[in-house]
Amino acid sequence: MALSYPGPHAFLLVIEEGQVIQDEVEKQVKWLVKTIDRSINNNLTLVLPSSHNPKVIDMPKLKICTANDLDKHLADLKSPVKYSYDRYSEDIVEHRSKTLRGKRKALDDSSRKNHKLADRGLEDGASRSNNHTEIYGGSPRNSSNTLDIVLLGQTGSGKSASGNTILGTKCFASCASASPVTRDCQVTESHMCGRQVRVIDTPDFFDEAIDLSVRNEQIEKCRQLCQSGSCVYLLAIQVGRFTDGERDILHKLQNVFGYDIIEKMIVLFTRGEDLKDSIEEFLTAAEFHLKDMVQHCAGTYHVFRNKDHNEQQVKELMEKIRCISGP
Ligand SMILES: Nc1nc2c(ncn2[C@@H]2O[C@H](COP(=O)(O)OP(=O)(O)O)[C@@H](O)[C@H]2O)c(=O)[nH]1
Ligand SMILES: [Mg+2]
Repeated sequence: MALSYPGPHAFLLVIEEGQVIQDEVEKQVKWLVKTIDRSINNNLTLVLPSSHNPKVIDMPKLKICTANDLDKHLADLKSPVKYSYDRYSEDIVEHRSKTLRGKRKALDDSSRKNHKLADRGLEDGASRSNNHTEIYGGSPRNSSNTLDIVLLGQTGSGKSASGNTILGTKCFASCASASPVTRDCQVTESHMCGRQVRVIDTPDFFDEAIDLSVRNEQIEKCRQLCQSGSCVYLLAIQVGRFTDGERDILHKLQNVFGYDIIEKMIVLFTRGEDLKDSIEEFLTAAEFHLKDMVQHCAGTYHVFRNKDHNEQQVKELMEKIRCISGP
């Protein structure tokens, strides 16, 4: 759409020989309108093979011609699609977000229907086992029911502290420091909410204080750790500290782990105790890039107070995780 500005004047949906079937054509038109915008309706033309009579397709609101009379038809097109280009990127993000919310809802519905497992586990808080296996360096997964929770974010955003909150014990080194404390991907496994969970703490993959070759090695290690099964990514951001480097962190992560990473991503706000108002009010007043980031993750976020040993926050996070990862 942007490339054809101030057009496009015409959308031509060309139907192949043998494909001139009412249902099929209707499906394609619907898909186009849903994908692009309703405003294309007035400028959409069905182009049928020359051998067909345009009347074989019954869609009175649509212009229909054959390949033979296309020239004549195009000469009549004067006004471009009335599309608001100011809203272009907003529309794309909103559309993507809606699709993702729909996908997540479908996943959640099916997981609720098929498994009561999480409910069982959640009855008694986060329901963690006391046996944590620390697998520094990580080993390949050994159970298809294992859930990988990967902590991502800038140095100091609270990844390691959040990992400890999830596990209910201090497994990862976490402290205030000018230089990165975590330099290696680290894994700790535990049994939570009826399933095996591996919490993967990572260094800041984009922190220039860490050698590029080390960062690339760690990225590769992280990729290998979450190759199959259920994997959820928590993008840690400190409430009240949204840095320039964080503005495009989602983009960078998508470049490294693939575009679809956002489908399994939750924005995790740490230092929740610093919120003066509710998180919703905070987000309403937040700068565009932060709002955009949350929007990209289909509006899925969570708040942690890592100094608070309150299991309810973990329980609620696990519920959100279940919604996007399935049981
Ligand atoms: N008060 C408070 N401090 C936090 C919270 N989360 C993290 N921190 C502190 O922030 C600092 C950096 O956290 P850390 O987990 O090491 O960050 P990482 O580099 O992303 O792993 C540490 O001093 C943590 O104790 C939180 O929710 N509340
Ligand atoms: Mg850390």
